[in-house]
Amino acid sequence: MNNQFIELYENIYSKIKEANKIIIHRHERPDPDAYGSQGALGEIIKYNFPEKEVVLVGKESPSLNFLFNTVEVTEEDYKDALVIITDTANFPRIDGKLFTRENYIIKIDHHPPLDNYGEINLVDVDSSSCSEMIYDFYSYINSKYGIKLTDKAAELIYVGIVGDTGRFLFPNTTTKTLKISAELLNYNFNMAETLDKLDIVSENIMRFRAFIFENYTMCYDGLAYLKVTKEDMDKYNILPGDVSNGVNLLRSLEGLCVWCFAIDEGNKIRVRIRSKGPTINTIAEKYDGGGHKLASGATVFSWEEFDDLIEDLARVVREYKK
Ligand SMILES: [Mn+2]
Repeated sequence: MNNQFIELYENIYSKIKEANKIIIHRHERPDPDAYGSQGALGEIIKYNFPEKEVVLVGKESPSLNFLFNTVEVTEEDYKDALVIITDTANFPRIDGKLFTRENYIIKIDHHPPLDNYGEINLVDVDSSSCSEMIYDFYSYINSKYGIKLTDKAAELIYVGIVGDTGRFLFPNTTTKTLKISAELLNYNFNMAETLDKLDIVSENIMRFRAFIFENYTMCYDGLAYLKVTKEDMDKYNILPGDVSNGVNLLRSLEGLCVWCFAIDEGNKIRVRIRSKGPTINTIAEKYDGGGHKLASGATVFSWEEFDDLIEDLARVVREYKK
């Protein structure tokens, strides 16, 4: 648990207790942490309050739907529902927005808070993952109200933490992250099998990985980028989200400090930026984006504007290396 949030934990818990129906959302193009935090919270509520209706919504990702399935909802389903949104920094990124102003909204997230769209906003930027935050919340309501964690919820939290920490390799991995993860392994799930499934990629994506390694450009000492056009994605039969998922593959390149993937989506170019030290979310914010200090997203509208972004990143790298 995280003592600074006790009041928020209390407020969230009492809202959950009050509600008969709870609809849980995550962000678009869900990653393991989006699945993990949403699913684990749903599991905890379902198990401890079997009389409540818990609904998990959001477009499924073929590579992650082995974890659980979501359901289709209509506007009517939101009548008198409590809405909880996990792992989503800002309103536009919420997957599925059929709720209205009548709905009470709770935000639980670990990204820098661009947009506190909830009535309650539980935001912990020091947490490795939103899944870790769900564990913190559980841990509090466990000690205070005897709420239990199921094996499935433990597995989902573990998956979310593994996803957002890059298997405990990224600097967001803290002693608390590892303690919680160790605790989760006491539950009954097949960790090795689940992690294997998380790692499976289709053959076209495997071949696209070769494209990444062949085509990135080292444009400045410590700064690299990859441009991916619509034609490239057609050739490999992959989606922009598949490209984004590959961004960490460059991480182990010698001398690399900051890198990004620019993905041409037709009307805009989405840029996924990663850093091993320099703060890059300030640059992302300049280009219609944002995110974490070391992992951000931006949007540009031409390759000329992308060159400007690269110039800004090069400056940040230069300053960092001084
Ligand atoms: Mn996350």
